[in-house]
Amino acid sequence: MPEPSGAQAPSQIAVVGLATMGQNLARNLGSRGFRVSVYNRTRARTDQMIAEHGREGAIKPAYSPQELVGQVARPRPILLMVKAGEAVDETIGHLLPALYPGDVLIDGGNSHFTDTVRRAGMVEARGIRYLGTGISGGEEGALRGPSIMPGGPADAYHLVEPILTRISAQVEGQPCCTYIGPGSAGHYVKMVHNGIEYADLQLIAEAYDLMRHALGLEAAQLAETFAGWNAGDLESYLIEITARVLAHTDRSSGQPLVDVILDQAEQKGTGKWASQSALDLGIPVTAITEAVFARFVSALKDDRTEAARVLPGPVVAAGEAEDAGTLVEDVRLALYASKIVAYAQGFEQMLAASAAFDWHLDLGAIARIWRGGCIIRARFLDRITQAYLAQPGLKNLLLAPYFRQAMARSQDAWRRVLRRSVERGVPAPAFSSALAYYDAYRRERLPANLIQGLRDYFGAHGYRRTDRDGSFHTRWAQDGEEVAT
Ligand code: NBP
Repeated sequence: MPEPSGAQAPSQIAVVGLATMGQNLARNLGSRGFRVSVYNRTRARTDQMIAEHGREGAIKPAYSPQELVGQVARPRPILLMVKAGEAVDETIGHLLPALYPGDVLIDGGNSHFTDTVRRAGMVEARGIRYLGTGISGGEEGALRGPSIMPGGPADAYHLVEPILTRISAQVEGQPCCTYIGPGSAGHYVKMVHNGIEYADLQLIAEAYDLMRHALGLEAAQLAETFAGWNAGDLESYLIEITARVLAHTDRSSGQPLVDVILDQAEQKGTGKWASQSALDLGIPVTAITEAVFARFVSALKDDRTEAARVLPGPVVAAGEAEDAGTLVEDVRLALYASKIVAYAQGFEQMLAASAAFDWHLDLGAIARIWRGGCIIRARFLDRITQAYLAQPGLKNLLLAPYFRQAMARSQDAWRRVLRRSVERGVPAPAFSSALAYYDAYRRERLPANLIQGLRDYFGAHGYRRTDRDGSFHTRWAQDGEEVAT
C-alpha cells in the first residue's frame, strides 16, 4: 500500500514521457495515492499536465532527468512512456548517468522485444534493473486500469509489484498484471497481444463487410446486430465499441460516420513484428498475418480505385435474395470460430517462444490478465484460462474440449459464410485463412508428400517414407531407382 504522502516526501515512482499513455498512467498512479514525479522532453507538455491534472494526487513536475531522479526514493522505479524506437534509447542515455545500481527502469512502451534484450544488457551492466513491460488499454485503460505485462528480473518486478498491481485493471478481485517472465518476455507477450488485436479487428471488419455488402444491411442495423452479439459468447470490448462506432452519426454529413471514414487502415508495426517472429519460430499465425496483409491492401487505395473500374467480379443474379436472419447468425458463428483460431495461433506462438527463449510462460495467467483493461478483453478469455488450468501442457487451444465443441457447432455456418463471400466477391481473408488452418490442422495427411516429391525431383532434397525409416532420393529422370541417402 502507498505510504502516507507529504509535501516533502520523496516520490515513489517517476513517469517519463507525458503523451497520452504516460500522462494517464501518472494520473492513475496519483489518484491511487502514489507520490509520482513526472518529466517530459518538451517542458510545455509537463506544464500543461500539471496545470490540468496536478491536483489529482501527489504529482510533482521535474524539468530535467537529473531533477526527476533526485525526487524519487531509492531504489527508483522509473516508468518510460516515450515513443517506441530511438526515443527510448535517447531517454535511457539521458537518465543513466543519474541512476544508481538497484534502480529499476520500466519501459512501458511498445518496444520491439529484441531492442529490450539489447537495452536490458546495456543498463544491467551498470547495475540498473530493466523491466520490459507491455501495457495495454489505450488512453482509458492507462487512466482507469490497464492490463500490464512485465518482463525482466523477478526481483525488480517484486519491487514494483505493489504499484503495478494497484494501478492495473481488476477482474473478480484479481489484478490484470502478473510477472510474465525473464528477459524480453513481457514485450514479446504484448507484441502477440497486439497481433491478436489486429486479427480481432480484421475479423470484425470482415463480418461487417459481409453483412453490409452481401446483405445490404445499413450501419444502424449492424450496430444493433453487434450490440446483440455482445450479449453472448462474443462479449468483448471490441464488439461493444463496434456497435458504438456503427451507431455514430456524422455531424457534418448526417450519414453514419463509418460510411465517410476513409478505408485505409494504418499500423504502427506490432502486428508485423508478431508475424515476423512467428515466421522465425515456424509457427503458422495465419489470422494475424492475413490481418497485417489486409491493412497493406487497404493502403493501396489509388490502385484499388483503378482496379475497381476494370477487374470483373462475380455476376450476382438479380432477385437472388439472401435469408438475412440465417446469414447474420452464420456470420456470428464464423466470427467466433475464426476468433478462436486466431487466439489458438497466438497462444501457440507464445508457447513456441517460451520454449525457444526459456521463459516458462504461464499461458493461463496471460489469458487471465487480458480479461480486463486491455483492448482484446473478452468473456472467452476465461475459457482459455480454464483450458490451460485443466491441461497445463495443452499444445493448441483447438484441442481443449470447450473449443472443440465450439468449432463443431460453428463449422457448417463458417463454410456457408465463406461460400457466400466467394460467390459475392466480398473478400474475407482472415475468415478464410482461419478455416483453411482449421482444416489443415485437423488433417492427418496433407499434400506435402507431393511437395517433397517435387523438391527431390528438381533439387535432390530427399524425402522420408511413411512405411520405413531413413531418408531417400529417387533418380527420377534417370533410371527411376530409389536410393537411401
Ligand atoms: P507517443 O508514442 O506518441 O510518444 C510521444 C512521447 O514520446 C512524448 O512524451 C514525446 O516527448 C516523447 N519523445 C519522442 Br516522440 N521522442 C523523444 C526523444 N527523442 N526523447 C525523449 N522523449 C521523446 O506516446 P503514447 O501514445 O503515449 O505512447 C507511449 C508508448 O506507449 C509508445 O511506445 C506506444 O507505442 C505505447 N502504447 C500506446 C498506446 C496508445 O493507445 N497510445 C497503447 C499502448 C501502448 P515530446 O512531448 O517532447 O515530443
